Amino acid sequence: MKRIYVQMSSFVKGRKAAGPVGISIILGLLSFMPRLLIVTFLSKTPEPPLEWWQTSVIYQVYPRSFQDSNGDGVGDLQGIRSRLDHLEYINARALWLSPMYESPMRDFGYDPSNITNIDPIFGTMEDFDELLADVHSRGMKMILDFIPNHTSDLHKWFQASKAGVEEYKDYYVWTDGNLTANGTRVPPNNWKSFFGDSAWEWVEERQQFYLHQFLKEQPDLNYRNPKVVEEMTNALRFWLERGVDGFRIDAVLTMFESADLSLNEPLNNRPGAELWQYESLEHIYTSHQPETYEVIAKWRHLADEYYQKDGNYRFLVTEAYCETIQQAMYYYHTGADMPFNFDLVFLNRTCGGDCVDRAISNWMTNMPIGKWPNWVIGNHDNKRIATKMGTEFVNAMNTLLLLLPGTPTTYNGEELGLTNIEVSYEDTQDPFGKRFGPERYHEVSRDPPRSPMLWDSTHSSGFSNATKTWLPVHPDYEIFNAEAQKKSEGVTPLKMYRDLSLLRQEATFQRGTFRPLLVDENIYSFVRELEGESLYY
Ligand SMILES: *[C@@H]1O[C@H](CO)[C@@H](O)[C@H](O)[C@H]1NC(C)=O
Ligand SMILES: *[C@@H]1O[C@H](CO)[C@@H](O)[C@H](O)[C@H]1NC(C)=O
Ligand SMILES: *[C@@H]1O[C@H](CO)[C@@H](O)[C@H](O)[C@H]1NC(C)=O
Ligand SMILES: *[C@@H]1O[C@H](CO)[C@@H](O)[C@H](O)[C@H]1NC(C)=O
Ligand SMILES: *[C@@H]1O[C@H](CO)[C@@H](O)[C@H](O)[C@H]1NC(C)=O
Ligand SMILES: CC(=O)N[C@H]1CO[C@H](CO)[C@@H](O)[C@@H]1O
Repeated sequence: MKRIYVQMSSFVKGRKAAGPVGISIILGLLSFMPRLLIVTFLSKTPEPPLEWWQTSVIYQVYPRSFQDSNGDGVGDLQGIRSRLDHLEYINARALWLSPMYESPMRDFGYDPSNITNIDPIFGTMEDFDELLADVHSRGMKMILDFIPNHTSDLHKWFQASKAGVEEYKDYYVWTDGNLTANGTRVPPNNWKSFFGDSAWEWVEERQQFYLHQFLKEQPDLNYRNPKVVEEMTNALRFWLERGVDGFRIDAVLTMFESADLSLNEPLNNRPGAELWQYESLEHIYTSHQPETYEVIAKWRHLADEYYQKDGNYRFLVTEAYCETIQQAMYYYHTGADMPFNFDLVFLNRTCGGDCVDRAISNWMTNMPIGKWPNWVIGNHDNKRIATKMGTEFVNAMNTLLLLLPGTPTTYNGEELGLTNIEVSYEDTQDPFGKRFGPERYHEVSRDPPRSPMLWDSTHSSGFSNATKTWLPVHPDYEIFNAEAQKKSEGVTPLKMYRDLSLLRQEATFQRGTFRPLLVDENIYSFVRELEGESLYY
């Protein structure tokens, strides 16, 4: 295992002295065997104000696992409302709420059946309004997960489409498929779903196949139908009217497919990818199609309409796990304020200073001029940092996240340095994990990073009063939890995170230029610099 050694030199000079925050950061790093060298030049130069989404940490709350208020073992909106102090404590001014829409929960809300309604498991529309009002009364912002890639098969549009109701007939992607010599029908092409096997599902009732890039219970919407675009735009308007401050647009890569359904995707001969798996194909016809641009541009237009009305900027961020950096950068031009940058998500234990540098430079050098960078180190689809990198790297990774230029996004629990939990096959909830069976589920299941938040040392770590929670609570919760980390005399990931998050309010960290400094196999260091009289460490 390579190490990113932290080397820390400190120096305070110039007009502005480092406050207590700066000092506690230094101590924090030293006591953890510093692995990052941070050199800052602070200054007082006034600059035009940045927008809220540029100055705030975006904090992702996975509603099922944040806080349960009604004792059913699943988190809910009133639960989140009761925990807003935590967001204030870590100075996260923007809450990104993962799906709370009505859903049969086959993919835990990423399979909405009605995106303008709240699922009863999370509460009611009143609960939502109360949560939003509380968020706003604290001067914080709230953004919603928006899921354009598909709906649930129980959605009334799909039900109507399946039944051939004229108005809804083309809301989804339907085809007759190919006729074989013996008179049966087969899918028109070799496209695969993310979960493996054909992306086409036969429906007796309509005598046609429909496309599903995810589960068969998640039929893909047909964005070539202007009515669909209008419906989705109206759904965004519905939430904007309720007062939300922006959206994280899920899975934009798969919004469109080639209009020509006879095109087979080429094999990519990836080692280890079996033919039934999504990974075995080069997704040139089902991913990253140019038409996506127009739809996102339309949503930008809508967001700006609200911005002009009340002066409150409406933020759009897209989610796309791109094959190439050029693809990723494309989404900066679609009207989104930024596409999520997953380069740091894919770092692992073998990654030393050079490798960290490559990941960071990849974004910084390819980003279009005038655009705003951003960093993500974890989310509900990926392993926890502490599991991926080792617990000793939690502070270093959070330091990168919070002090690099641009907007940081933190998935709930990463501020505590939480590790993945072990989930048995019997307890496995994630459909992706189940799909792989008892032998291989652990390779892909997304349950381990989705376990409940650890608040304190009481029953279920204060998450729920239920005897059984939807996923197991981390076994170490009695000693490892937010309250304990807050009260500890020493440096804890949570206190460190808070200090960094406050330090990030310095103009230098918000607006300063960035350049890597000493970089080798063992060290990654960088400079943030702002014009003016400087002080440096
Ligand atoms: C979604 O739910 C709302 C509130 O129950 C209802 O008015 C609306 O018709 C539903 N929309 C769809 C598409 O089912
Ligand atoms: C018809 O042909 C297809 C392939 O051409 C084959 O997969 C299928 O099993 C055949 N069905 C019958 C009933 O023979
Ligand atoms: C279906 O037919 C089209 C043209 O008729 C062909 O290009 C395509 O490869 C066929 N698909 C499959 C899966 O055989
Ligand atoms: C770790 O990261 C390196 C460099 O990006 C990559 O080549 C390697 O496949 C990764 N290893 C694992 C186990 O993910
Ligand atoms: C659990 O029950 C106790 C006692 O009734 C109550 O004070 C507490 O708020 C409940 N906590 C949750 C998370 O429901
Ligand atoms: C990129 C991606 O996978 N996006 C989402 C699309 O929908 C699926 C299935 O609901 C989600 O799991 C993904 O996060």
